[in-house]
Amino acid sequence: MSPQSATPNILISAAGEDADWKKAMVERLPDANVATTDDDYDPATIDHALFWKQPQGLIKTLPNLKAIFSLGAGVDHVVSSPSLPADIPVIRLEDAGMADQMVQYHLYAALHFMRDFDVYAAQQAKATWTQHDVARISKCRVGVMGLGALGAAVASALSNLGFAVSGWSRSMKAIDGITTYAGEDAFAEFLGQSDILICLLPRTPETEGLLNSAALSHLPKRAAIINAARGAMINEADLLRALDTGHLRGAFLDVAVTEPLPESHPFWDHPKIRITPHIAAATRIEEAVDQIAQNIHRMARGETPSGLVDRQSGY
Ligand code: NDP
Ligand code: OXD
Repeated sequence: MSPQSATPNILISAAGEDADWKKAMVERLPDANVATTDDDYDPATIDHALFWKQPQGLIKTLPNLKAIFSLGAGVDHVVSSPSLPADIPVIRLEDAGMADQMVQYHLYAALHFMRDFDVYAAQQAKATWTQHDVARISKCRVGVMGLGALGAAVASALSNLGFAVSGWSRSMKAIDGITTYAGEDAFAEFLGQSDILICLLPRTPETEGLLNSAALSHLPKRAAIINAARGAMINEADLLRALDTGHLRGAFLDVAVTEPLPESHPFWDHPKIRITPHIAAATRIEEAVDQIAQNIHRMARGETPSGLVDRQSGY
């Protein structure tokens, strides 16, 4: 990348948290000019944008943008914008305090199924006191889709706890204690040995609707699904069908196609579904602004930023 001007002019649009991000950014980069969309700023001067679910059309008002930073791990909210020029670098957050939270979320959710807490919740509703054998954790096979900053941390933590863990990604990975698979050709085999399937893929044209009836049919009978990635990766009607026919035992969902999940949505009342409101892992502002500041410095030196999105693959 070619070197950039020394004083960055930064615009923040952070879905209601603009003031917190501005304060943190000003503290971390005191020499930069930092504005939010509520401030009086000249769009022509803005060269760096920090966005989380930015308003539609905002990008095309900024003619001199040199980089867009996502204030989350996902970049689908930026790369899906029709006005995003093809040559502007988009940079995502890498971990930024989210991996620990993802690990906690998935330990809880995986143990929910492994220790039959779903079964005991159903029993409690009927005042039933029946004990079941405790399965050996090493016999419980967990499959993690996506072995990036978050998926790899979750896979390793579950493996360290004793689960038999495999992972699936686009390119082949080597992670201690994890059986790895890569690419479409290995997808069915990977699914076939996932008693608990975890989805930590980015939302891209390739992953949208990936978990449909055909894919779910490859899962072992009474498998469970945990999705804290994006709702669009699961075909919701196909998921409901697989739960209702008994093919799947349950789903633990942090994300949905429409968020907030509409009040009338069938997921809310479904006895086999647990819902959380997109809280699996929140960006930690301090870690995030530090990562962004380091990348702004890297780009100013003409270096490639870390977390640069490959616009071809969309993540
Ligand atoms: P990364 O970009 O670090 O990792 C993505 C992983 O998915 C990589 O291993 C990649 O493979 C793999 N992948 C991408 N496309 C495919 C494909 N078509 N087939 C197989 N594997 C694929 O992402 P993160 O780990 O940082 O984040 C993952 C997602 O988690 C985010 O995109 C976001 O949607 C979600 N998220 C949700 C949060 C919540 O609170 N619910 C919070 C934070 C993130 P390869 O390694 O070969 O490139
Ligand atoms: C993210 C998210 O992508 O919070 O960071 O979903």
